[in-house]
Amino acid sequence: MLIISTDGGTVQPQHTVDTLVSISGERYDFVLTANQPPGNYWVRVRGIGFCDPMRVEDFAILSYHTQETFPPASGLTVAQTLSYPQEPLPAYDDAYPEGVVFNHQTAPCYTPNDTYICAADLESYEVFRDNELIDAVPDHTFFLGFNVIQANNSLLFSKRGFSHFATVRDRFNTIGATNMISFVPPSFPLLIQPEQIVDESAQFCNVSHKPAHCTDDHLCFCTHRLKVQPNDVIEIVLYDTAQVLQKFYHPFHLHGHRFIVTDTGRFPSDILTDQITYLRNLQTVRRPNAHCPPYKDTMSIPNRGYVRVRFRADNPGFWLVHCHFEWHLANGMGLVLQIGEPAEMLKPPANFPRCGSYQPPIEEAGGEPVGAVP
Ligand SMILES: [Cu+2]
Repeated sequence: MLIISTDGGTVQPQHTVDTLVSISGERYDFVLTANQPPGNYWVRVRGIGFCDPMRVEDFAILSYHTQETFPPASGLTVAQTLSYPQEPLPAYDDAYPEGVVFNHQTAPCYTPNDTYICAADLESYEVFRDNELIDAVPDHTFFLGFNVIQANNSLLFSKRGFSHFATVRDRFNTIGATNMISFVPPSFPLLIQPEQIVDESAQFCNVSHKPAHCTDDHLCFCTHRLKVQPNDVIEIVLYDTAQVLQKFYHPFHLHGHRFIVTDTGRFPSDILTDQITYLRNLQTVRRPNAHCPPYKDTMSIPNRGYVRVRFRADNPGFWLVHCHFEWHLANGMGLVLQIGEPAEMLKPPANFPRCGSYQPPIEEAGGEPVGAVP
């Protein structure tokens, strides 16, 4: 597979791989050269990470056959015959050659002289590039630590803790957060109904502006928002706050823009808590050949590692920044990036449907509905 594009952005055709690891939300295009002897070849696709124990796998058959090499069944064409292959499916444990792996789960990507091929190694191959972005001084640098909080019963039965959590295994309940803020969705869509924001200060929070019920160090539930001006250069340093190394990583996804990846790596084993200080002092070293970092909109954060991305905030709006594991987003691992004021944003079409939180009328036993909320 010759990789030619990721997340819709073309890349130099430099890497031919046998196994491609694509995380939630990522996309890849590749060119496959059919240069093997005639025959049937299994294409195997399997889930990784959390799906490992479930042994999830699917198959396709890639057939190199012609009328001459593959006599069709009577009354059928070659294509029709191949639609019902006789081959038994390989068992899950049947070995297959991984060969050259792209985005290997445990690869120390982007370290000098390593032999792994990761998304950050790709070279952009786009005609219209924002070349100044690579070396521009960012207007904002945000450090975003992705947290997985194990929710114990005292948290779950507290006033806010029950609002969103996921039971991952038996009694293992998790709540997602970024910088210890678990995202509470607003009760209306910000992008299409911004006029419903009456008091920004009360509506939104961030690490330096938390609601009164939040105390330092503790998990805070509120509508996490970062606000920037249109055309600001934004650098986001995303890092995994996990203290134990595991085969697990958060796929970071940005709406409304695409970014360039300028650095990625893993924390040394002794960096367990003060990751931001480590990241601030880090001298970003781009590979000598990485003059054209790829444009992407989804990027995995290495386990106990970090990714540095940057983009120009040239699309005014309210955009979700989130982990692309859907259950992590649902239980709070996300935030909103607001670019510009609502007056600068594109308006929804006339008669665009409106929506908001629905609270059904509460019926008293045997009585009339009470407390109906418009
Ligand atoms: Cu996640």
